[in-house]
Amino acid sequence: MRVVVYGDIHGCMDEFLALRRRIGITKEDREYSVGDILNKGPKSIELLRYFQKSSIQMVRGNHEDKFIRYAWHEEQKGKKNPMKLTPMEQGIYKELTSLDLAYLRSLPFYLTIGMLTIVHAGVLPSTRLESLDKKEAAKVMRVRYVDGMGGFVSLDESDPARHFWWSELYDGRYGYIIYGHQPFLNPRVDRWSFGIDTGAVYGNRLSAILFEDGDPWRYEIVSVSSTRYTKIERPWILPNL
Ligand SMILES: [Mn+2]
Repeated sequence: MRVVVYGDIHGCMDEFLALRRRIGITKEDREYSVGDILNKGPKSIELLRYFQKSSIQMVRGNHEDKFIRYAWHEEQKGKKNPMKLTPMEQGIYKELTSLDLAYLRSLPFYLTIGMLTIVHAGVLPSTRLESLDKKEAAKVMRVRYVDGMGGFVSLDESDPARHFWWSELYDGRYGYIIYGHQPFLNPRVDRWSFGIDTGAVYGNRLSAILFEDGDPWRYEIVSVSSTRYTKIERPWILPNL
């Protein structure tokens, strides 16, 4: 048995299927995703339906969460929705059935498989995964850098010269964490964590990490190259050398 965890797919269905073929997925394997299967790329709805029909388990990413929050506001009668969607997001939202939304709402903020824990972005020193409130869950889906006190730093304020990548302050209390959210040019492997978003939608690669029998010390990272589907430019954060 292998535990297989996919990085952020963001609508890259073709790359996702190619990666499954390259891994040679069999019925013995257990498949997971770090979330953010939707948005930015071309085939969000196809991926969402594929996941619902499959036995792949996934945590909620900030992009899944955005549609959940948007739908909640839409359901508040007589109030204007304060959230704005991009044209692509509006297209996705229109396609969502009540079953799709129920599926998105059912997604957990973390998954534990023995010594492995999957979250979308990361954990802070103050994070208690067993008792997340709305505010803390939002951080688990979004954290990149933390300040010297371990506090959440927003993306706009992030400064690698002054702040810590969250995993530098992570003490292993939830075992080995597998996360996505921040695209890296190459997967980032730290003492207690694996960052496996390699920016598929930005034309780099789609990656998965494989653990033989769920053993954190017997892992392999498998990737396929991808097409660039978005014009958004972003600076790559390079792993520590
Ligand atoms: Mn994300």
